[in-house]
Amino acid sequence: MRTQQPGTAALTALFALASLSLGACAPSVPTGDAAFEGGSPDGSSSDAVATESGAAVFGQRVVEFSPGEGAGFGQSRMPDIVLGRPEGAGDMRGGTHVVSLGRGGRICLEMAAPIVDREGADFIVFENGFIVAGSPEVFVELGEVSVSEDGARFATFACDTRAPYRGCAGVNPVYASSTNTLDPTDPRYAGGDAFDLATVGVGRARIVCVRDLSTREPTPPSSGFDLDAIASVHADR
Ligand SMILES: [Ca+2]
Ligand SMILES: [Ca+2]
Repeated sequence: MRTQQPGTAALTALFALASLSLGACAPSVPTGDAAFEGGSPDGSSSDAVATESGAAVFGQRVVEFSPGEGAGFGQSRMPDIVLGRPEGAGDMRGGTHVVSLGRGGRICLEMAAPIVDREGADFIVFENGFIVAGSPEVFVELGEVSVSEDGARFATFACDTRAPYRGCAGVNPVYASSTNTLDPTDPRYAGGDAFDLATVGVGRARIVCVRDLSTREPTPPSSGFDLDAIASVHADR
């Protein structure tokens, strides 16, 4: 929750500044039709992104944060850093709009509206994996994902820690950000790792948790899985 409440005049000034800076910056998007088909035509901001039903689609509250060894990065910007939309940095570098979980750390977000199981993937977890220069490999920091409707009973997606890391978060680079028009709720364009509630036999989930599964020696303060954001593909009111 934000603690500062700027007055109307200040908000107007801020909005004007934001509009100016947006107008002055060339959007950085991958080339090709795919980059635009899924985008929001008006380039709307994070808080405006919603499903057809009007439901908000991002995390709205951190309900648990248990950092592990070597955490620290991003903690001064908690909880806002993991709420709202992803700020992906693309294939070649890891985004810094993240909080590091540290080795064995865990975080749970309450979504703004329940995720519901419909056809295909239902939500996306965004980390900050990137392609290692000079190699086809992505620098992965794996996370195990679990979901719950009531915060008491959880269903966990089985994460295979061997490539290609099926069922894990922290595998794919993130493309959607506020600097482009890629739809952060469309798994075809957003990047990140998409999950289908049907995989774990769940019809509806309000809470999504990620637990770090990294095995490297800690590299403080950015050890382990780095959470950027979580977005619903299918959200209910
Ligand atoms: Ca589904
Ligand atoms: Ca990472």
